[in-house]
Amino acid sequence: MKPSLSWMFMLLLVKETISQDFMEPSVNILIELKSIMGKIKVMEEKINELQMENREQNVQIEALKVRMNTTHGIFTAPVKGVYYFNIVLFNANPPSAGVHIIKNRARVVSITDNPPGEDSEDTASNSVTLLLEKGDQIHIELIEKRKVYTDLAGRNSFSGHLLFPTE
Ligand SMILES: [Ca+2]
Repeated sequence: MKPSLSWMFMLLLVKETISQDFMEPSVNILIELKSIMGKIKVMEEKINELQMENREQNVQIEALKVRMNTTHGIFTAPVKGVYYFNIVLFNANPPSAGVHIIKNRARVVSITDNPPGEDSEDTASNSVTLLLEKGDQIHIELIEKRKVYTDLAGRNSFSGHLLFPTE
């Protein structure tokens, strides 16, 4: 069977179309490459920015950690901001337990618990959110004639953290 003239013509057209695609691509590779390089540069700048932010936050966290004086348990605010404090108090036996959270010299909140037999709970907690100026101090104070029970179970805690700085 001999190829017809129309078949031959169609083959020539296909060949011409394919060679045109390779020789004249509809995508300008150099422009696309420049665009991709630009996007990579923007992403690199964003990554550097995020790494810098992360480093600054880590420095702030470290600064907060060292602001709690472990000798006398007084926290000093390193920056003006909104802080959250929480205390959990466990009581296993008489007398009653109780402490205040003190901001500078003022009582903010109290936590108390009667010994077993006088009530049905052994654990009390309280928390407070405070706007602190840089240098404000927070500590726990024992209520007169009360105690803080302690053992190896770690059932009492006092914790706090900066929610956000305001300057
Ligand atoms: Ca109790």
